[in-house]
Amino acid sequence: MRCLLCIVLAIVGSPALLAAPRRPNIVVIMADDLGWGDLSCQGASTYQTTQIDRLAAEGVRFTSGYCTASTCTPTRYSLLTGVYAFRTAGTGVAPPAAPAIILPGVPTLPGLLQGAGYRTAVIGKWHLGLGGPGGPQWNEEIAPGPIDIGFDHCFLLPTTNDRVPQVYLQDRRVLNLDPADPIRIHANKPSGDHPTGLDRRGSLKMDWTHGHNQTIHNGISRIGFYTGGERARFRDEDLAAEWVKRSVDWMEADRDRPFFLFFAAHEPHVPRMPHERFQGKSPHGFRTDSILELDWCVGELMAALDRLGIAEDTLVVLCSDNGPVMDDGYADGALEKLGGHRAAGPFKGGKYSVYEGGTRTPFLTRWKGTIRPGVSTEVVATIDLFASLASLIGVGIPVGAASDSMDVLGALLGEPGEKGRTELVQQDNGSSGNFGFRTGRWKLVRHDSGAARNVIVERKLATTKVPRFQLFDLEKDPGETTDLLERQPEVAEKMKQRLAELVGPPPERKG
Ligand code: NG6
Ligand code: CA
Repeated sequence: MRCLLCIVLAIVGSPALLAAPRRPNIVVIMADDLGWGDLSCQGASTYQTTQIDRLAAEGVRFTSGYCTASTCTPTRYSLLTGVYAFRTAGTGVAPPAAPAIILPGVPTLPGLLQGAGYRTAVIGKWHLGLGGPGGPQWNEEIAPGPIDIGFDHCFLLPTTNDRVPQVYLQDRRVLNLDPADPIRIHANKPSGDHPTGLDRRGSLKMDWTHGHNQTIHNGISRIGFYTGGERARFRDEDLAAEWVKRSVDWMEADRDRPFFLFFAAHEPHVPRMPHERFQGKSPHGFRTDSILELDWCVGELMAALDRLGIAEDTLVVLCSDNGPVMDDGYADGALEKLGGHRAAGPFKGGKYSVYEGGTRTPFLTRWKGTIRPGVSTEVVATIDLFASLASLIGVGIPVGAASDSMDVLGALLGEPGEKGRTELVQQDNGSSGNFGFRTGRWKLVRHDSGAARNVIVERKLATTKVPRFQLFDLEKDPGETTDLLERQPEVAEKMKQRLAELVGPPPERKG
């Protein structure tokens, strides 16, 4: 008996067993266009992201946490597949009627977790296309979609809040759709008197600045034309509370199995139209009011974990899908009221850019009782959740799947001495030929077109001429101000070659 006890104690105390897989719930909160410097725990000083800061204080705050693209669709594609988006055509920002981009049969993170016995759901913004080659058939069963690639349940804003239609997708159907009033997406203006942001500009509750001047819904004109589906339409102001309510109900519904919740917040993407109770609550207009709304969502989700008694059984990851932008097409005062706020923190560039601000974004992990709180400088990326979570729960990745995802679990859990990525490719959107490439302290920037977008986040969106290659020392120069290409030719050459191996060689320059 005594011997048996010794054996049991020996096993319990052995590192191998301590490292044995555990199956916590997993909540991935992905914000939309949230910048590194938008959190008060990362330098924002004119308003407080109290709930997110608390999450950071209770877990690990990564100063070199990244998403892999500086637009939404490619980052989300990589999060779910573990594959860099530049490898697959058609993964740039999805238009309103885009068909499903991740097709059934492609190994996905939710699919992996589902296969391991997890309940899986995505709630919030999707923007990865829906339906077959013709795009979503809004008035019918919509497939393929999230349900066909590993999610048991979805409750979604189908594209983005600035793209039509403004309806919820629940599993395979538009919620509350009246068959007598079907949704019709039109390629062009459907009738002479159809209200658009161009001809009814004076009636809008928020004006547009570029694009976004087609069908008006809820006093805001959008990208794309549609009619019908009146009963199914949402009010932008109500989205956040709906995501929270649906998420909490879903988490609570089944307590027997672990769950994976992908909470895909829509803030602070345009049109920024937070609930009335957040409007005017921050000093920089609706953009930062929306960030306060996001912060509230995080607080509500964390409160639900506490109430359900599962905070110690739940790994929470907070990240963003790309860096910040001020005027992304609506006159919401983001630039005019910006003051000294630096949404990208100390970094250059933002959304649409391969400078650090485009992809170096908020990244936090929390697992109460397991993760020792702290700050980490290790490089981790949203694409790594696939391999790292597989490693956490002890399941193998199918051969050939998630080929760009790295197991950085130790780093994500903040374990001392555990390393993050050794190299990371940053892309902007689609096949622009613009890349960032970080290896340790070095950052190579390659712009095949010689032009970069949103280099100065604190100005109106602009395209700036830039050299084809640049090299920066991120340790000494996190703001990418001093090009060392000439002074460090060997580092530059090595990195150019390695980047070419990963993304393909730069095309011959025209002209
Ligand atoms: C751009 C939109 C921008 C935003 C972006 C996608 C215009 C002029 N601009 O084309 O407002 O919707 O696409 O953002 O239409 S993302 O975060 O979903 O990638
Ligand atoms: Ca985004």
